[in-house]
Amino acid sequence: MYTLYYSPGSCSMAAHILLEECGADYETKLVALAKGEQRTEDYRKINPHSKVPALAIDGKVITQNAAILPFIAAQFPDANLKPRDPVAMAQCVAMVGYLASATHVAFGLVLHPERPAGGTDIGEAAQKAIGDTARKNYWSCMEEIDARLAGQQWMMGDQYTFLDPYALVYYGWGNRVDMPMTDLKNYTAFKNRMLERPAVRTVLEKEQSPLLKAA
Ligand SMILES: N[C@@H](CCC(=O)N[C@@H](CS)C(=O)NCC(=O)O)C(=O)O
Repeated sequence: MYTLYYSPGSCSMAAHILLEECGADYETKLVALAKGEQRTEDYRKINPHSKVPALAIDGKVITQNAAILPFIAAQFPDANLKPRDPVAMAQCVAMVGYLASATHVAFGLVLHPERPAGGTDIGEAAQKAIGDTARKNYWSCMEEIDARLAGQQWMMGDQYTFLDPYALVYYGWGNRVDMPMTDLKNYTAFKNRMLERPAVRTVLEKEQSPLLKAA
């Protein structure tokens, strides 16, 4: 039995979708980020980084999407969610790493341009400059994904992989900060294909995702 520590609509949604896609025997445990539950002593024993997702299996815990997503895919070979070719596999992991390190960080700064100052008042102009740059960086990654999806169904081409649910998370976040996501035709078509997958719908319904209502 897998236990996924998650928060609705956060980046843990990718692992949630993947567990559902694989037909895994799993349970979810809500970590209410808005209430600061990720910083409680109990949760820090599970994930000392105070973040979701965390995946527990046999008394051991895995953190970081870059580790969790390929791990789940490897546990369920019959689901065929990881590239067989070693180079494609490395490229798939690389894209998860890029999204986790660059895109996720940019999104954090769009939401909280004051955070890098660590409580020091840097003034409105500096905050605006940080927020605007982060928005530009986030959007350029959205455009990169859109270009990558031209003429292909999934992020890795014909094969649906562990990267796809993770790419969906970022589409949803673009909507969340009012970016013109529907201008990105390939990415939007991908989002719509994702929504046709029963496992994706199940998780989006459980997490009450606004993506279910998005155009
Ligand atoms: N690099 C980590 C990032 C995890 C992360 O930042 N998770 C966010 C939710 S999307 C979180 O738990 N935030 C809570 C906080 O920062 O207090 C991963 O990919 O797993």
